[in-house]
Amino acid sequence: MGEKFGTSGPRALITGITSQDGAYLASLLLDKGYRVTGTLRPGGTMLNRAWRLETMGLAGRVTTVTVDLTDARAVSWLLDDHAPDEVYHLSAHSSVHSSFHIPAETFASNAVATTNLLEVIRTRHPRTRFYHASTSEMFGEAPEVPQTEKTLFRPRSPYAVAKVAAHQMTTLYRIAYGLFCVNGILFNHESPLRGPEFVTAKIVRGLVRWQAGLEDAPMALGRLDARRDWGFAGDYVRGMWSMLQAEGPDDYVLASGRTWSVRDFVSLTANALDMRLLWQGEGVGEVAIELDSGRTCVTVDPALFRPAEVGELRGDSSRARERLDWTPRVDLPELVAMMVAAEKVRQGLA
Ligand code: G4F
Repeated sequence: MGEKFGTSGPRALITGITSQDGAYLASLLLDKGYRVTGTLRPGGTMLNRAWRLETMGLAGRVTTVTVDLTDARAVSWLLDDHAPDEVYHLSAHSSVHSSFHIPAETFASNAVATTNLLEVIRTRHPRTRFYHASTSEMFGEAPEVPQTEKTLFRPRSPYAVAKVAAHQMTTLYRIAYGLFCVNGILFNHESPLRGPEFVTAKIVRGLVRWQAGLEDAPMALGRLDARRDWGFAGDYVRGMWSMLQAEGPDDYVLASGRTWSVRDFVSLTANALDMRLLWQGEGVGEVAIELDSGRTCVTVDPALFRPAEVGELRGDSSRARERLDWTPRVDLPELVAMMVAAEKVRQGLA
């Protein structure tokens, strides 16, 4: 990587290209004839960063640049060098849980980096269209269910506070300077490329390994009652692209409109594996027992609870459905089956 590919077609810059969404979006844009450049943050090894691009067959088809987006001058050079028609700003500190441990770093990654990009677009590249990866997590302890583009934000984590700042900044640049800046308020979206720090990938990996006899200890989880609106990342990146092709800029919720609890996600994964589970007990004493072996395979560990939890998130994506003709194609049971199949391959079991 490091060289530019293709000499025609629109130019897209994806910050955070090695993330789950970065890899799916790069694939979509390449299929549409874009020339794609992606940023990587400094530090880390290529081995643990490039695996998603490799899994998607994209290594060598995109240009990558290492850049610290919290450095305003570096951001200016980046946009001058690559002159993108469209910027998809996906790079962020994305783990809600760990944002409680590194709040200042989270704020810099999520809010300051976004402001740097907007400011360079305003001063030097005002025709560039800008997508900001906002999130349902901003709703926090939401005053209404389902949540829309008009629902008030009550953030409940340093991650969400930083995302609210970046979201509002993006809106401000649209209003104050007339720039084409949009916020995609995406509800949880998963895939076989999801990292194991998130609950869906952790559950799938844990139960696949458990069934194969690769784990002795039960899997410990945090809040089993938390409810999320889970969709497939491949569907959600289509929505990102559509937002930048619209006639005018606006903010859009992308969501399935249905919620499931973390406990439900465990049960769906067990179903996909033909494992029969029995839930027993309550609160921190709740467990899931594998009926065939009689062994406990899931427990609750309060150390995994967050200082402030978001109970239920459910999105209403009517605006995106009506104006962008966006609909999710993959439902949660299908997504779980996809994640289980990929995990079996990863574990050398299929
Ligand atoms: O998978 P999670 O860590 O995702 P979370 O916090 O909802 O955030 C994800 O989705 C957001 C919305 O799109 C993004 F903005 C964000 O960047 C990220 O992609 O946790 C989901 C739920 C939480 O309620 C959590 O408390 O699962 C609960 N949970 C229960 N046990 C757990 C665990 N979460 C994790 N990560 N690990 C557990 O063991």
